[in-house]
Amino acid sequence: MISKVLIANRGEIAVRIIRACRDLHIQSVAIYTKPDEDCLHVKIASEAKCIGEDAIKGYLDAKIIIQTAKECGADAIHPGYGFLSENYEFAKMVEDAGLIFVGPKSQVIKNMGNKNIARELMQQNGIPVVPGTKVLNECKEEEIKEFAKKIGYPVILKASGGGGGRGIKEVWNEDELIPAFNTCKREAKAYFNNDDVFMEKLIENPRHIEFQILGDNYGNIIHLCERDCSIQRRHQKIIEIAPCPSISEHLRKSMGATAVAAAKAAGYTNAGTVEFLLDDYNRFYFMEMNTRIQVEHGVTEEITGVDLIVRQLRYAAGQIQELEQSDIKSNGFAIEARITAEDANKNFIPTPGMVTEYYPALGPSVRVDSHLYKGYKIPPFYDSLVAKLVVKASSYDLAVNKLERALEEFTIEGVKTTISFLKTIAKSKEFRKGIFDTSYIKTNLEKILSNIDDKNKKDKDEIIASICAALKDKLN
Ligand code: MV4
Repeated sequence: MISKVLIANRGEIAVRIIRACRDLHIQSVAIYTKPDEDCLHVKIASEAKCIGEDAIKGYLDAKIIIQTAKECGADAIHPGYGFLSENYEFAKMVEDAGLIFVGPKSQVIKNMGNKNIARELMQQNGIPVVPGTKVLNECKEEEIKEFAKKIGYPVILKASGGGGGRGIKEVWNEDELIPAFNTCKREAKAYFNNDDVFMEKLIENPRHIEFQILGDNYGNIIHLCERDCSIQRRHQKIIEIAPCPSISEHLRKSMGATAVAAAKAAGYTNAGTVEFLLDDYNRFYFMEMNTRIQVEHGVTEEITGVDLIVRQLRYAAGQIQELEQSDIKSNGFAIEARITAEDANKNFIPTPGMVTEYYPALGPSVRVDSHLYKGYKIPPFYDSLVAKLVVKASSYDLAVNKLERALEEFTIEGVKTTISFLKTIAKSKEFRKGIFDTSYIKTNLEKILSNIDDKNKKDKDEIIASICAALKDKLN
């Protein structure tokens, strides 16, 4: 087994990984940059090493991180999510240094990181992909137009190097096609240093359904059911649900088997996610494979009872997966709400600053993954996610009740957060019914914002109510 793990990350996910290490009696090494020295992961790890003055650079510096791991005698590096987690060069450097990278092999990260290679690999293995093309860069304009005509508008252009919503362009008619292609190529070159672009049929207002995959180093791969991540804004997920409240058991089985086949086709090991688009006719298509632990892994843990970080560490250390697909029983529903330090009324601008009160929701089947504490100063340099609230209940309806209750109870003062915004979604009838797709936030944003019952609005309502009461008295 691994005896010491360096966590190449910060904030809530670093805290989550350190907790798993503690549960397994594994030593943990936190790394941090100078402006991040008060972060909770630094305080709770077995040891902590400062890796530079700049707020971000250290977390992206493969050399320094690997050198630190060696100096501390760590035998593994857990990359968390974001930062270097899907950087195959980093994974390769870790492998070459004789350390264990907690994740899949670097070659798999590389393949899945190229969205066109991933797509072709899946297609060759009989996994359903959206009708589409190879990379178009060598094609004549007329050829590209022919492809689009054959697929049928609307189409979507995607950068091979993209993913997670970056480097995509919708095209609704032939006039837009070539200009969109050129823009997509230019942006792809600038963002990913790879201007390869391909085309797919645009699936309008799809649901985003993803399957959690878990495999050991010996080809034993299972899935741990799905998450519905359709509730997102500008490709940032806001609420995630496991299992998906809007699919049948029959569809779940079929998608699950496909997800496992996709992971096998990729030569996958460790934890990963197969993302599907699901259309209005319940047809599903492989979209991409994420080769990291995801922000929303907690909802899967709550319905399956499997600790994914513990499994990641064990399988990375070479343990055989003793779980079989039939051992995985999903129980009830779990919902995660991502609480961010942002002002929903000001276009979700980040609101860094001092947390003057912190009282997380508690009680049965309420889980909070967070690095916050009273007196912590949220720095302006990082992701604005500050807490993940995960609730669990026996039915979807009861899980929504619990989410409302827990959000009501959750108190963060000193900085504006999205708690009341999330509460408004939890109270909406679409959410209650479990019927929504990826267009939900865009379509309903105005309505949600106007329904936010924050403290100011409550105060105003109370003033109005007392004026009305006084007026009524006078008129009587
Ligand atoms: C699509 C699509 C519709 N049709 N591909 C967005 C992120 C990136 N992973 C791919 N994405 C999409 N690809 C086809 N052929 C719609 C999206 C999409 C989306 C997907 C999942 C969740 C939210 C989304 C929001 C906008 C677009």
